[in-house]
Amino acid sequence: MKQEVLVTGAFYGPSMEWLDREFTTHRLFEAKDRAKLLSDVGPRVRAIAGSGRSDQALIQSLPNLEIIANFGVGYDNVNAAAARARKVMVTNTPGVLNEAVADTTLSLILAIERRVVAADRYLRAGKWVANGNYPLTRHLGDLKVGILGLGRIGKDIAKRTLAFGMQVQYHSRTRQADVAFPYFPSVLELAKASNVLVCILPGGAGTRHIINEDVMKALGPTGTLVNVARGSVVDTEALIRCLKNGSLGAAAIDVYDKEPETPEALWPLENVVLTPHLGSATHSTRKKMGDLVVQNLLEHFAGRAVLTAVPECAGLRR
Ligand code: A2R
Repeated sequence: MKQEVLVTGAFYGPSMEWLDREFTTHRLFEAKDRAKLLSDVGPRVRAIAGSGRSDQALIQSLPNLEIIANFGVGYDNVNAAAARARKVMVTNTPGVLNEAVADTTLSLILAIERRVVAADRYLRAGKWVANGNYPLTRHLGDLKVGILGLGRIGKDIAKRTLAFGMQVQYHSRTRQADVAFPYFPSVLELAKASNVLVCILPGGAGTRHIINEDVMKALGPTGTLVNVARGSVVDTEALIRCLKNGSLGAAAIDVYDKEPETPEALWPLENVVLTPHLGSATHSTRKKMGDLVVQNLLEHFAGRAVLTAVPECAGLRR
């Protein structure tokens, strides 16, 4: 008999088809009446899969839930503490997206520093002919890049940053003994010493608005903020203010508080590049992430250890 899985959000198509073959699936994200679907199938559901929210209320409404297989390395959409308290395993998709997210990050650094997007707009508006050459920009090799969160993805960003001749420095809560890059004990000090500040740390309560107005001002009028982590890590109101009044030089943003909505106040600003959460969005990366979701569920229901438990659930046994 197939196990029943509640799917909270769509993920890579072929991986979802694999999930459909292995399990009986119920698509919560397509349900017209969520409450009815949950009351109809809730008691039979043994697993959650996908990238949607798994909050305490959803977890509590599924009495036989055993595992939440999240699509994505970040799992701030899952209440892992509530899951753990119920001995519900939570898995994520670490590692397989490092390179794609690092590639996206470098494309943002290049786009904002060399003004690729603004220059494209300049040409299309006929300004090259009318006004002459586009203004000069900064040489990448002159820049110091501060990485906030030098984890799996942060290290791949560092590798690429070095290849362009930029210098790397970092802040995280723990200094890493095996890393030679300069360490700064606070995000404020890192911002002060950097031309570009890249955020690549988990979202959630612990990092909410870690990039506040003080940090933006420390980065300064010639500083650039790049956010590829989560919208919640940046105080968006302060960001808009600082970009408009010049106390922050520029920003490249891939993640937002209420995706797919984005702050319209940012749209007209020339010193901003905005992308729609492209971080891991390549075909092969999404396949690896989607397949890892299904593999974790298969391992769990075969009675074996899951492949990628989140730290809160490491060693959890039912
Ligand atoms: O603080 P540490 O030593 O645990 O280092 C982690 C750092 N980090 C923080 N840094 C400063 N303040 C914090 N409150 C804080 N919390 C965590 O972020 C570590 O260096 C890094 C996270 O690295 P990993 O766990 O290897 O995550 P990965 O795979 O690089 O992904 C990072 C995030 C995801 O959670 C998504 O939000 C996004 O990238 O896609």
